[in-house]
Amino acid sequence: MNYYGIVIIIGRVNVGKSTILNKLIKKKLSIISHKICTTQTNIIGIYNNDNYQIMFIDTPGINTNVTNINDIRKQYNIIHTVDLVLLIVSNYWTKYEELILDYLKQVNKSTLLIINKIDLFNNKNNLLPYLSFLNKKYNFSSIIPICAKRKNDVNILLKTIYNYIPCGEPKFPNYMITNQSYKFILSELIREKIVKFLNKELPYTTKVEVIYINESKSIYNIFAIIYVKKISQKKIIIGNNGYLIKKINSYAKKSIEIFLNNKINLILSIKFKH
Ligand SMILES: Nc1nc2c(ncn2[C@@H]2O[C@H](COP(=O)(O)OP(=O)(O)O)[C@@H](O)[C@H]2O)c(=O)[nH]1
Ligand SMILES: [Mg+2]
Repeated sequence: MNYYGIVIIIGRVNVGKSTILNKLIKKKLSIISHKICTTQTNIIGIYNNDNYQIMFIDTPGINTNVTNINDIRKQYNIIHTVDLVLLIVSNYWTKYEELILDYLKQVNKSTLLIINKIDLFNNKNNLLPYLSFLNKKYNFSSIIPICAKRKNDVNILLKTIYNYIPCGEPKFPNYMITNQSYKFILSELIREKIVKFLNKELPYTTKVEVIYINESKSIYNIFAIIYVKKISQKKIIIGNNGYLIKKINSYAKKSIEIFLNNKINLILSIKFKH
């Protein structure tokens, strides 16, 4: 028997949605950061095993630019096509979760509430009152406390997700893990390092475009352009004597090599573009 389904991962920024997607798929598809707004578009990750194919959709987190239920509706317009919703929360509940919940009440889809980052509960006694608070909030299909960094917790989550996946034939070839092109994934891995090393002056609008991936030799050559909106941002990214851009390059290179399972040469160029 084969099973196929679509699962959407929603929640406030920084609760660990992208971390959970990456752990479920066992690949780094979605960029992760403790800084807000790092996932800019929906990212699709396709999970495969002998019987199951699950399309996971990682969404940009709900943050301060969301003020009402219509904003939420716009962000999650694909929710009607999914079989299951994963609402991720961290160790506390905010007005954003309240807004998302108001929306979920209208949509009426099977929803698992995932309490992530339970490792942050120093005192386990605090988890129980939080669980009972959440239990009263909505008729969740199930409430699952996890730490996304623990393999076992993610496996338990995956087993629970299986219960909501309907019978169906796989829609994608099993070597496909994402609908994003490799160029896009690599550009996200590079952008992740820019986000990582630039603090307050971080240009969230920075775009990265991978121009080519040359796989003809044993070491792949990859060329990417980082687009900045201001000349001053270019200077910041380069850093003193090129210190920062070298650091971005070396960390991005490592991540890309792990992702592609191959040695690479990475050439980064910074361009100014309005
Ligand atoms: N302590 C702890 N941190 C976590 C856990 N899961 C994710 N994080 C961290 O939380 C931050 C935000 O994660 P991310 O996946 O980018 O969140 P998103 O904005 O919801 O996609 C990152 O620094 C992660 O490393 C967890 O279970 N425990
Ligand atoms: Mg994210």
